[in-house]
Amino acid sequence: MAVFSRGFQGRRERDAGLPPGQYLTDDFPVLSAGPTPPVTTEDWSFTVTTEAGERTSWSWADLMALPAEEPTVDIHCVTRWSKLGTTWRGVSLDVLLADVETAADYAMVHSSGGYTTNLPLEDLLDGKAWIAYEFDGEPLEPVHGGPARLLVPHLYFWKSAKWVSGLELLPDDEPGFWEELGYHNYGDPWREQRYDGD
Ligand SMILES: Nc1nc2c(c(=O)[nH]1)N[C@H]1C(S)=C(S)[C@@H](COP(=O)(O)O)O[C@H]1N2
Ligand SMILES: [Mo]
Repeated sequence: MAVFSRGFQGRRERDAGLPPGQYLTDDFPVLSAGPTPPVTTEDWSFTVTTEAGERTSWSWADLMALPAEEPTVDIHCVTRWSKLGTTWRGVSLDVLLADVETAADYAMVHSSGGYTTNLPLEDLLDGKAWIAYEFDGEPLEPVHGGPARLLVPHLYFWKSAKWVSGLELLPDDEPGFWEELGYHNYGDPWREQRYDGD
């Protein structure tokens, strides 16, 4: 019998390339704190607001006109499932934020329906995050955040806001929806930062 305790990574997890305490799934579970908001590509928009109140918005057509990438990444949910080698298509946040002038260190991500999640701005840059609109070669399904969601695979999946609608750039950190309810502020799966205090 294998005994897994905190701080020790089980051999099966390590062999599978999984962060501690995670198991592999081939399904794609749906985790939403509320109903799926009825967002269409016609009414989709994404707005970045800087700490100075400057706003930049992209329509769906604007998003489609930007260079896309096809990242293949592992995703890790705090409820312990992980999926390896998931394939997406989307626009890098580096592209969207290239011309945005800011000195802010933090970002609050906003979604249609009211969900929020916070993270350091640097975790959205340097090829680490995308606005994703295809999964596995198909348009992103509404339950998984379609038409478009944030994808930040190096953090627990609650940071990957579905139905993403905007980014607020902030000089000071503020907790988002789950962070306010006791989830870890940062959420690194490799350091098993599930809950406040981990
Ligand atoms: N807008 C929004 N984004 C969200 C959530 C949510 O409830 N609302 N749940 C988060 C959580 S806790 C997880 S694990 C993932 C789940 O994404 P999935 O349903 O595509 O698996 O979305 C994250 N993004
Ligand atoms: Mo989650």
